[in-house]
Amino acid sequence: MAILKILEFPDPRLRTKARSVEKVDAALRQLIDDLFETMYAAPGIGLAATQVDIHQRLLVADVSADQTDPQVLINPQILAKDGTQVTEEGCLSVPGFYEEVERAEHIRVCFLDRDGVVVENEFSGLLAACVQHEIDHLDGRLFVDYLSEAKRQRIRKRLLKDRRLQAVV
Ligand code: GNR
Ligand code: NI
Repeated sequence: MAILKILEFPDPRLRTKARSVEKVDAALRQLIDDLFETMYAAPGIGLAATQVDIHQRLLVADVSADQTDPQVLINPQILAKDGTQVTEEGCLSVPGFYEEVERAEHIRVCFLDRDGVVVENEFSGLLAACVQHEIDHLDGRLFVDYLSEAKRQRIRKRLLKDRRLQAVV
């Protein structure tokens, strides 16, 4: 098990489009365990492989209060979306910023589970928002892309400034 380093906006590697997972094997299951450990430690409710600079279509999520509902989605594909919700979103790759984002309320998703078995499942509410947020990461998209250019620039400048100071002290 290992806690992996999370890339932060505006790191260009977050814009990479991830490639499909070809084989669900022991090495991939090790990566899944590391993604969970990294997500729970952060703490966050979701994590896409893209955020740890691994560009494979794989995400983990757990929106429970007590780490009892781990979800693994490999090669996820949204089959249908229904309704809308507005959620205050944050992102481990955009630390310290929270903004409202509109997404589908219900999604039907096809994916492989950690045994490589094809699963079709429906997600609603926060888990649906989270899975859409994570699939965006796999496509190189961030929640800040849904904000105004002015807001995005303000966040970008703030994070770059914070990191420069971090390098000095
Ligand atoms: O921890 C997280 N919280 C969150 C809240 C609302 C919608 C999406 C998320 S995902 C985020 C963790 C993260 O950055 N995943 O990519
Ligand atoms: Ni995120």
